[in-house]
Amino acid sequence: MQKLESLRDFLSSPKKVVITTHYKPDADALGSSLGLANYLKKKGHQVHVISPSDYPDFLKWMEGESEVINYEARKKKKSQLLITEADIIFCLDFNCLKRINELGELVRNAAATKVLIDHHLAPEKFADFELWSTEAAATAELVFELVVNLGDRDYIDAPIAECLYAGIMTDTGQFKHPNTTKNVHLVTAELIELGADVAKVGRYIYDNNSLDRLKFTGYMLSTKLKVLKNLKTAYFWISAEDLKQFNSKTGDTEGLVNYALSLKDVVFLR
Ligand SMILES: [Mn+2]
Repeated sequence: MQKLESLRDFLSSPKKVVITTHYKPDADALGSSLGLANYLKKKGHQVHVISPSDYPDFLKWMEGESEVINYEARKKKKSQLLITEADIIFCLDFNCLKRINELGELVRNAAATKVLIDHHLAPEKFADFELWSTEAAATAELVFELVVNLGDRDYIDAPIAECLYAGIMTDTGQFKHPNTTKNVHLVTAELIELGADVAKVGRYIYDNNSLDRLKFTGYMLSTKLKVLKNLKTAYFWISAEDLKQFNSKTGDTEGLVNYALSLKDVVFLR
């Protein structure tokens, strides 16, 4: 299955759908997965999103998030069953099956049709249908284009638009990274037209610190940030003890790298 038309035909009757994404999903991984899930549910499919692990609290506002299955959290049997019985499995925002750990082999061995939607370099060849572009800033951008190309732009409501917007906003570093193309802005404009409340999404993701997380950030900046000036490099070294001291949760370290990158003369490598 390589053509969009075949995918459209395949999805023209109700299917059992599994959507999965990379370990420790970020806003693009979870946002693109839930954006796609909510759209496919509206189309009448039975949809389950399986995450290989937990994810940050600041993503827990997304529509459908409460139904996401965390594979690590005692949901292995259920996930195995869903993957074995699925008609189609969407793999979002990762380029090789190793990135989803144990789930990778389950997906590889599943009888389902597999669809890869991703923007990372050099994807592994395991999918029947690939929607892959390194020019896309975010997987959410590709999901938006997929839905539009399937002729279903009207299915994108405000909650779906907000899931997708979250992925684009974060994967472009709030529209600052060099991957912020004209297309990114065009897609974003469409998402706003479709109802995305950008101020709300920005607040949920960036203005959502726990006091522990703020203190942890302050501690890291004041005592753990190291700068190697002549190498134009900065780094943090975080110990398990640091994490424990500040009750760190998944996602608490995520913004740290931006502080290092904001240093004059530090080079952005990705
Ligand atoms: Mn991404």
